[in-house]
Amino acid sequence: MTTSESLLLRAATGRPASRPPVWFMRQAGRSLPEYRALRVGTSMLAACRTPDLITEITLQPVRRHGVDAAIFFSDIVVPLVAIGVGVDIVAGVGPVVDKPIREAADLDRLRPLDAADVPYITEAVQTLTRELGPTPLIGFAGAPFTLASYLVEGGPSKDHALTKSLMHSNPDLWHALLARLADIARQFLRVQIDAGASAVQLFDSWAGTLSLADYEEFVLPHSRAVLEPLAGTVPRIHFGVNTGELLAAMRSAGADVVGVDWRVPLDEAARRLGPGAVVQGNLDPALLGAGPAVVDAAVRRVVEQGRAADGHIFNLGHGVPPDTDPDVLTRIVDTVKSLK
Ligand code: 1CP
Repeated sequence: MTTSESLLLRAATGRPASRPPVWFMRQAGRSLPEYRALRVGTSMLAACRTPDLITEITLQPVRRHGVDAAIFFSDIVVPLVAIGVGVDIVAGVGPVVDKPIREAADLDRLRPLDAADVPYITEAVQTLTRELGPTPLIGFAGAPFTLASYLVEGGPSKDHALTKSLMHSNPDLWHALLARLADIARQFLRVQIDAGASAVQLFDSWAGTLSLADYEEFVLPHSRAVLEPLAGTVPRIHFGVNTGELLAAMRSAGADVVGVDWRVPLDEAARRLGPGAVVQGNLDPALLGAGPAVVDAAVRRVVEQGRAADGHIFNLGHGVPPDTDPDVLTRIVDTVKSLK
């Protein structure tokens, strides 16, 4: 089998597949004891700059669970760090920014990203595509809005109030900021595609905090500037949490596959997306601890509802929680593989 004939690429391009391919957002990471062992004594950002570690951590869930795709081990802030933005990943918190972006002069810190800024990404993607054989490697980037939310707030936020207030009080600065971030995100995806990634996912994790009107005015043009120029390269997956009202708009940014969280059933998501839609999702990660009977029934329901779309990639509705028993994930993979 070749990568282009893999279940992931067949489903992503709307071709018939014998069953939905399955992988998990955040499959590489803290739920795996072998990951925690490898990370001892190495900071998250240092790990993201070390090709041998990136390669090994990316492969761990493929070996353990037999998932149908690998997701490149990195973080959405890696390209920002690579161009010199002061941001650290603090354990138990997430990305924390030294000097948040609040005025026009701050934009000078966001210069364009060049492949030469991230040689470890190119090297790790090249090694991985060799090691993975026909199993596709999914590259990824943070979408302009989600990146901006960290840069403006200074770290993780529940209500994104500073971000929304900048967007509305200084739209010129907002659009200039998102244009720069779109450029960086597109370049980061290009580096991964050029090195051999088979698909890419643009994470707009926090876009669901916005109304559709705000999304269309302040975010969509910039996400489109990331995805549209990549048309014809590899399939583009676009995902966010709580985006039930935004699904069709997110597709129109140039997505071949739309990620759906657990709030909207996949048959309803397919209806909202319209003809030709390919969906990814959407098992509620909170169910992973509810026991095998609950999980099995939920997996079957998701697969059944996914049949309403032209293609379905099985996933969770968001990332694997850190306290997940990895055997539950392996069992889900086995269940999906048993469903023809
Ligand atoms: O298997 C994989 O998916 C691992 C690769 C990966 C990806 C795709 C990591 C490793 N991060 C991401 C993307 C990412 N990073 C997103 C989008 C996906 C999502 O919504 O889950 C976001 C929002 C971030 C930002 C981030 N980085 C957070 C969230 C903070 C918040 O606002 O709530 C956190 C906790 C991090 C750190 C991080 N990234 C990745 C790992 C394994 C970790 C934990 C670091 C550690 O081990 O200390």
